[in-house]
Amino acid sequence: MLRALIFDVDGTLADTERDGHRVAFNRAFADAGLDWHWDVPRYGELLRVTGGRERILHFMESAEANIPAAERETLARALHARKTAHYLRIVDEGSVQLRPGVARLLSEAHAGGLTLAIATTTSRANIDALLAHTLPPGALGWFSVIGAAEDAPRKKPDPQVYEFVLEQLGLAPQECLAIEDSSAGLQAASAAGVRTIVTITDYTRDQDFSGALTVLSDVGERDAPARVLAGSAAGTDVIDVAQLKAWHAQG
Ligand code: XBP
Ligand code: MG
Repeated sequence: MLRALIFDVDGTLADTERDGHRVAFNRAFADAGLDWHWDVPRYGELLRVTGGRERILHFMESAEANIPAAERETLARALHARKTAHYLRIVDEGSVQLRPGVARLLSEAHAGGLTLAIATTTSRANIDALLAHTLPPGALGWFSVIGAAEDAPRKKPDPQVYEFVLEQLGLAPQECLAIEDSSAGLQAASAAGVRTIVTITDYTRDQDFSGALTVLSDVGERDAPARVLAGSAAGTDVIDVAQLKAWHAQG
């Protein structure tokens, strides 16, 4: 029986990467006097490395970064802290909105008695800011457990953050459903034994989603129906709790 929905944040609750995180990284680089610039396609490649600090460290290994190995860890930490400050400012300005249907689905699930949780590689501050700016007051309290970067140092596709959330929830993986946007997220949830639906983004649409219960454009709204891209097409345009329960039961 389905008891809990576990949501990823970046790409799933909101399309945060291109106009949120990417811009914040570039501002942090400029602040530090570095001439690095991650354009939209380049950032898409870098997204293969999950976790912002890990992404910076990965970039530092390239010849164009030109940072001595001994200095990389300290600089990556400083740049990432600065990047988080920029990201919080971008969210405060209202530039990052929830994806279509997400606020509706969260509030329906909460009202319907399903437990809600979050499993993400991003930092806790980023989640709190996003939820505070995009959901009704008090909605942070809808989430029984929030698993973030601070709780799980091994980033997706490692299942650590899902294992943390399951343990905190006191639920078996079979009682939960994950909602993810990326192959790394799908792999993390699946490795923890949690069945998963995927809502793609422009950055993730060509990734491998084998093993997902279904792959969707998004969860849909009455005036902007969801499209089923792969897997079970049960014929509903607006994904609601009943539909999620049906997919979960089939899986
Ligand atoms: C999200 C990430 C994060 C964000 C940036 O992955 O990989 O690194 O890009 O956030 P997922 P931080 O959606 O699978 O959780 O800089 O805070 O890491
Ligand atoms: Mg994601």
